[in-house]
Amino acid sequence: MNYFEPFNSYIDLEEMKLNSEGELIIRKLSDMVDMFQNKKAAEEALKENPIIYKVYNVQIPEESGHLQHCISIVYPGKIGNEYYMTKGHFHKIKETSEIYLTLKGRGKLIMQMPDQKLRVLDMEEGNISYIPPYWAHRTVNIGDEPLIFFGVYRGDAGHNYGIIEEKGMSVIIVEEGDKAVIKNNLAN
Ligand code: S6P
Ligand code: ZN
Repeated sequence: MNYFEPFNSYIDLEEMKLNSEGELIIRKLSDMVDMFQNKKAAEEALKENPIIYKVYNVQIPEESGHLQHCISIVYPGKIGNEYYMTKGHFHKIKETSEIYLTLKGRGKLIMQMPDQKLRVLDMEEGNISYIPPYWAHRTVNIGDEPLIFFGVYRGDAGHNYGIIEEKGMSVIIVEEGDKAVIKNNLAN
């Protein structure tokens, strides 16, 4: 039997850094510019090309017995009136679930089934959000500080971005009169 050594990672919430050897993904606006609705605002913001979010992945084998885990940081900001968000994905193995624990900030977790059924949960410090099998998921930062959350999911789950990259999700979250409002995505 192949033993894998137990180990700790450490999240420094002030520095917003995960102390682990794993891959750091940095998504800038240019990596997802077509996902925002206001094309003019997106084009304008591209001149600065801000970082929208980062994901610190702990290095774990992509095998079913393991648990992938990571820290995501979605920065505060908007493109037009649409808040910064993650790209969103299904898992490649569709029947795998995931748990998010919100550590800092305020957000919304949009989830959608292949038949378009939709749910939106609040993400606030201490919330443990359960993403059941089959639901696509995207996080949106609706606050004015970074939204930081821990995610854990089956080792071999993988990511499938395809449909959401093409069509988006059926709602978007925008700021209207200082409030985060859920709107139908007319482009979907
Ligand atoms: C992985 C988990 C998160 C996201 C991360 C970025 O299954 O759901 O770690 O990967 O929040 O989102 P996305 O949609 O760009 O992968
Ligand atoms: Zn996921």
